[in-house]
Amino acid sequence: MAFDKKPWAEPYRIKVVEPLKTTTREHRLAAIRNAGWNTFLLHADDVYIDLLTDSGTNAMSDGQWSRMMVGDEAYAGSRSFYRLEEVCRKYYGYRYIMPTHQGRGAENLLSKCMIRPGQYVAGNMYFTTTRQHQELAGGTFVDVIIDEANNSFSDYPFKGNIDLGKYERLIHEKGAENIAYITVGAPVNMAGGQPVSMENMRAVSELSHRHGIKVVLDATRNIENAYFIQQREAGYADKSIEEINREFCSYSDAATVSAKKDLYVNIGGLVMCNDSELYDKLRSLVVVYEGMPTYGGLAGRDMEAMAEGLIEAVQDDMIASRVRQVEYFGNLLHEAGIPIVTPIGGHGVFLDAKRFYDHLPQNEFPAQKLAGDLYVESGVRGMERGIVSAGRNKQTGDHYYPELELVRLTVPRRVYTQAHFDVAAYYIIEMYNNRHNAHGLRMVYEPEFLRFFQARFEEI
Ligand code: PM9
Repeated sequence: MAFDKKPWAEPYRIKVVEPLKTTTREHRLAAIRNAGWNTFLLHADDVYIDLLTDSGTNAMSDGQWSRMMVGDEAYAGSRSFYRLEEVCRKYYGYRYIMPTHQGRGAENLLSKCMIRPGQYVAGNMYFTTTRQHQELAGGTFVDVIIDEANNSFSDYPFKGNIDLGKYERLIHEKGAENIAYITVGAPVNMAGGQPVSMENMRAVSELSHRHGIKVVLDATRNIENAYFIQQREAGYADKSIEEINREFCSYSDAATVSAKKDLYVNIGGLVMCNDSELYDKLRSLVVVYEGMPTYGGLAGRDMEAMAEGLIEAVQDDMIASRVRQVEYFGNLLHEAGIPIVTPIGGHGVFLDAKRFYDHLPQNEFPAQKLAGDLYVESGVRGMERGIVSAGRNKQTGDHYYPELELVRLTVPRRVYTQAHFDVAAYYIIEMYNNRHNAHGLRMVYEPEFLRFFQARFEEI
């Protein structure tokens, strides 16, 4: 076999394996009906290849497992906290580091400390839990992402960028004092894992600080963002991921992190900042919701695994293999003509349900149905990222109708092989050829908060 370019391989080998279970189509149809056509409500034992999320589904290394044995479980002043603090300071660069039980714990604290009721929060496309905490703290989220982000087939290399014109108009319209902060997610999960360029981050920082507005980074998948900068942005090809990540963070004042992604752990989060006043507020509030500032809802062993995971995550070969596996899967689909979000993102491949099920109107939940149908046909589990995830407008009570109606097929880190993605792609291509047989869904149960996790549907 001849290669047209040099192949790549994972910088690790497998030491422990977990058997997968296969089921029949009949079993899966009964299971998804039982789950109200919501893939979050399936029993994981009924799933064959689980691409629901890359959150907390990572395979830890032998180094991480061995660090867990030396975790210090002291209630206060744990040695494991000081190690985590040291590693986070080194790789993210913030002065104050506080663990939380997961990303939304950090978002809760930060939103409560930084938002006065009635203020606006700007950002590059919403993220579900982030916007929920901003709203619960009395804020109103305003999306200032560039228009290319809403076009699933635009090939713009940094579709996560902030539109500086939109942001500046917001500042003039509402007044800088009425903007609590700007939150920059990098890459942007809901847009398909699309990155933010260093140039844009620098400009956002300069514009915000000129108006006295703080910049908060959602650094949950920042290492993936750094990889895209290294690959795509002029001047960064010879810089290490470690250097790029630190420079990116240096343009922000604070950050929240769900450690369940980049940091190769199964649980954990972080809130970090440079300002002692903000840190004092966070430190005072953390004991109400998470625990002492030196454990924030985590065990000492979890903090050890996070610290070790971060050291591994910033290695250039580790992040390259992570993103290239996603790219491999995406290319199988793209080359077969399946409508996916391009460029292929950092953490998953996103099917464009508006184009896949182009006969279904958005209020019949095409992405929700596509995720369910994919499960029935193949045992592969993905998740809806469209009208259900977007929720309702607080003022009008109507659904938000997002431009992007997607099914996310998320790639857990170090868990599946290329062969699993060949199988998943095979079924998706088969389904695409029979796509016009699909019917839509009606929602029969809607929870008040973050409805996509627990809403239930029936077939029309
Ligand atoms: N992300 C994901 O699957 C898990 C929950 S939503 C299905 O993508 C960002 C960019 C995230 C994120 C979680 C959180 C919250 C914040 N920011 O889940 O609370 O992608 O650790 O983090 C999920 P936690």
